[in-house]
Amino acid sequence: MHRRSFLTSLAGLVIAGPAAAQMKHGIGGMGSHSNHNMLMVGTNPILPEVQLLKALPRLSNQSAVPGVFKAELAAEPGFVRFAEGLDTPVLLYNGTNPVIEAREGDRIEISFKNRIPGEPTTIHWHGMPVPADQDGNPNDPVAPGGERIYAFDLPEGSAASYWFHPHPHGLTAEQVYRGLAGIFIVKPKDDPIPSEYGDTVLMLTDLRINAVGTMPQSTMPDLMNGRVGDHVLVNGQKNPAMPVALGEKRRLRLYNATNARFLRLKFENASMIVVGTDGGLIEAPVAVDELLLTPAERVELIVSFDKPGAAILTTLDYERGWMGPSKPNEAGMILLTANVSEEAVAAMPPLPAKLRSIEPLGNPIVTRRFVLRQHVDAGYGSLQHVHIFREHGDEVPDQRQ
Ligand SMILES: [Cu+2]
Repeated sequence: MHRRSFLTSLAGLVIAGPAAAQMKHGIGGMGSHSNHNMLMVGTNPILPEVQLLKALPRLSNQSAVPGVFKAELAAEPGFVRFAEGLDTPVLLYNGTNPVIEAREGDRIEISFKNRIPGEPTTIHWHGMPVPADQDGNPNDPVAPGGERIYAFDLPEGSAASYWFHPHPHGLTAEQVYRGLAGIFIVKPKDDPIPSEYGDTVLMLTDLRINAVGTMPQSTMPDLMNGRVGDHVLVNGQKNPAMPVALGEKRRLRLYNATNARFLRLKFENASMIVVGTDGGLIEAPVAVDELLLTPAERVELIVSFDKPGAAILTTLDYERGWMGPSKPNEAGMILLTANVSEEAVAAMPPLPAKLRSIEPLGNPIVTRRFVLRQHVDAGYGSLQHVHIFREHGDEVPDQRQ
């Protein structure tokens, strides 16, 4: 099935069609497009599917000192071949989306170079307990051609699935959708998850490329809603294949590294148990039928493959609120195909009933009341401005004391 681009009559914007080939039930997202006059302007490239899942490359530690992780990272332009015969210009860290793996208590020192021509950038360590002056904030840019060292310590109890991405003022979304992102795993001193389950990173990104393989400019709906692509990729691949043995349990770390897509996920023919979130492992495993992973969010799953054949990670519809045309169809995209063997694996160790102890926060001592209001200035022909502001906040002693 071919994916197509459409030129809408509205504001002359090129709006890409749904990711038809990735859809389980054929083209399902046409409804929102059919309100507009459409004109076919080209054939979008086909991305290969069900190729063997690749692991993202690890950034190697250049320090020989125990407890110190030292490496170099450069943000730079590059090319990736997403579709046959087309090299897409992208931005990458060291030519890829690297994985940094360190341990609680480690000292981290990253020498960073900005090799993006004409653009400032930073590295923001998303979710990590990092001092503000090491966290690549928008007020702390690294100029094109510039360099700096990011250094911080990973405290006890900080083990979790984090990631990193640029955070320069006004350019964050674009540098992220052009490809700049990496994974940062902090391992605990003692990991309660059996090592037999492995530890697989699945980084979900959202790609829009046109017929010549380049990423089109953002449209008005992108600016209003956040940019959503045509293809949701796993480790840069569309619907890759992951071979697993019957009865196998796998530890999967899912990262929503898309720019703006809400992912409501379900595993068909496999069962999911949540063991961790943005804050690391939870106290006890929780079995779920589905889960919502919002942009930048992470989840750690134990997935049991107890039926032979294909077990697919797929998306369900989600209404997150959409302004204007070209609402994406969220349901029925196949993100990953696990091919479960007929032959059973030797019995795997069970998942512990308790994963860690989390101190209760205690009873609140103050209640603050925030009233949030949303106000839209409807401009004529210009971008609408949405203001969300805090009307007032009172501090009152908690009545439950
Ligand atoms: Cu972030």
